Amino acid sequence: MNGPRVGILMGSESDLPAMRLCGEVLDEYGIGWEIAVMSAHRAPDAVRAYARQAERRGLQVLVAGAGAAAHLPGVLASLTPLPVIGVPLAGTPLAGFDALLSIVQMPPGVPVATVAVGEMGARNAGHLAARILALTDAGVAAAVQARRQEMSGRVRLPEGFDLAGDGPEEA
Ligand code: RP5
Repeated sequence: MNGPRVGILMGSESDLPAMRLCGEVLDEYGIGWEIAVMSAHRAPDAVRAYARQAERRGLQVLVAGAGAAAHLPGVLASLTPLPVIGVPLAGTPLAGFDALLSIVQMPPGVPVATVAVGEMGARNAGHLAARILALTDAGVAAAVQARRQEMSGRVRLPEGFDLAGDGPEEA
């Protein structure tokens, strides 16, 4: 199947500036994705229809960003067996703390993998989705490994410092 494998959802168009970063990360891994805007509160019928069709449509991971009383990720997780990653977004006077608690405090049996608030979380949602897909996709696994190696090379060492020179553990 060549369609999108990750569905990126959000409660409002106002969430797009943060959530598009998730798509940018997925692009780096060569993973296809689609975007949908639908609020669990304002458009519950659309959320229900999307969640119930997601697996059949070939989606493998859902990423849902929402702010305020952020119920979108949890509602999706209640309606689909697919893994759901929740991104708490800031946008109220509580600066995302409201969304963080709303998304992370799911009851046992209906998990939402909750990432950091805002843009950092949106990016990590893309990385986490890639790691999930890497379990069954060698191409994505290679891309994840390449990314990890690239990150581990981002160090600045003192002149003459030997990274391999730490030797055996002292007794
Ligand atoms: C939430 O309410 C959305 O996810 C958004 O973060 C927040 C505010 O939505 P708008 O009033 O900007 O549409 O449902």
